[in-house]
Amino acid sequence: MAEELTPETPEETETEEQAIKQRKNGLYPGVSDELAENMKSGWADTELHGLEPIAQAGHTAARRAALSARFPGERLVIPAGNLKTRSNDTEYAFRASTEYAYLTGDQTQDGVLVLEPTADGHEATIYLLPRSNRENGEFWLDGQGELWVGRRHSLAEAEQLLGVPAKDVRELAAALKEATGPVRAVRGHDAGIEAALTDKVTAERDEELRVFLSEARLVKDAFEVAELEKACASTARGFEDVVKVLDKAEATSERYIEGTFFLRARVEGNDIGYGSICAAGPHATTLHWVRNDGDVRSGDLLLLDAGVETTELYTADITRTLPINGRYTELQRKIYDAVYEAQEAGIAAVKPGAAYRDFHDAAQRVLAEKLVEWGLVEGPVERVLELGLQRRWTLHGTGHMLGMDVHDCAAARTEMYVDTTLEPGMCLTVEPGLYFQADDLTVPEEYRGIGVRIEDDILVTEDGNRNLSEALPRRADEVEAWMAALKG
Ligand SMILES: [Mn+2]
Repeated sequence: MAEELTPETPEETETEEQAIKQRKNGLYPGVSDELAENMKSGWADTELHGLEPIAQAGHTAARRAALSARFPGERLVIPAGNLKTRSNDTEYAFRASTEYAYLTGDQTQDGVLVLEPTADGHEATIYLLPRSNRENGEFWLDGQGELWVGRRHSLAEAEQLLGVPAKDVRELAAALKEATGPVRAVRGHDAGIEAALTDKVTAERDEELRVFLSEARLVKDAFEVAELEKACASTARGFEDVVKVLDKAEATSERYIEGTFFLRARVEGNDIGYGSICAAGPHATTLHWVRNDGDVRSGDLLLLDAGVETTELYTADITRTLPINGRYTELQRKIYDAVYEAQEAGIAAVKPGAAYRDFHDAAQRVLAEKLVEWGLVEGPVERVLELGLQRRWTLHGTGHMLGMDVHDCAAARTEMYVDTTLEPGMCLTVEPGLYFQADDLTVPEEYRGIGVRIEDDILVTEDGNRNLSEALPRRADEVEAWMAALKG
């Protein structure tokens, strides 16, 4: 059994008066002693009592229990991460680490979850920055003071909400340095915590923790499925928003589409789950086109690949390829229908007990057949598939796991992911595509610059699958009817 983690009292290197003076001189040289004294008092007690636990508290407890069972007798450290500088004194929007949010339901910057080993498992503690002290000036003179960044939950409030004891995160690094016994940490989020642990952890052991947390998310619990449903519903509304303003995008650029979708993501969710791909015309052949600064032209296709991330950090990942003027041309439709047929074959292969690779193989086969049929590559189809010749135009895998990360469970071992069989509760994208680059001299000129992808979010169920993004039409004639109705 490992030693209990007891935070060390930080040494008193400065008196309270010195601390105030330091803040005054550093940030606000003009602060008089009278004002400093004045700011200490006259504030109401706003402590909240009797808070209800967050909706997923029961689920996070079960997730922590699974983690505890995997690493008995070891201290486990899972940081939320810190702010990252964008430039000078401005920071990127904060997004808590997936591991921390998954295990706590909390998203507070600088938070750290610690699982302390006990005789029969682990005891969880969440380390957070407490409310600002009003006596020593940090409330209004410190950049992270609540006057600047807003009210935080007190540690007592956080305990009620999260169902986990909360302590002051400023004591954690020193305590971790002092503590003995085996420890593992999730890396890449909090340099301060990593520095405190530097001579206690190894990259190999930490990786095992990361891999476990990735594999733990392969099968979604009920809360997670509901979040993915929400993400898909919001994303569908975001796509409708875009269709309604295509004329404004034509008058400006792809940015109008990006901004329109982003508005929906921010109003209904936390953010977009990944950079929106708003690819008009030949940009659709660039797989991760996120510059989104091109022209939007009637007669071209718009490939929109975007997802709303919910307030609890679950994202959708949906692609539709739409005719900007509402009608596919004959050739666009031929290519679109081929991708649709491939996607149908892929979705049909998603069911419990099927090999993960089946849906990819099913979709690739359809695409290879079409490419041979159109005379773009020499058959037979078996030869094309064996040599992978279709890949000049299909380019990418047909899907991936989806959850808190758009490419979810990415650290899972091959035998647990691509070499596994599907289970109820897994959620994955099925997203075949065909892409004819503008400079591809091996295809007839009229194909060049056309890119089509159709992507849906598919939940494996007990008896097959459920398309979580079915609110958005996929068949070409249904897409056209849907666009016509939205444009009025
Ligand atoms: Mn995807």
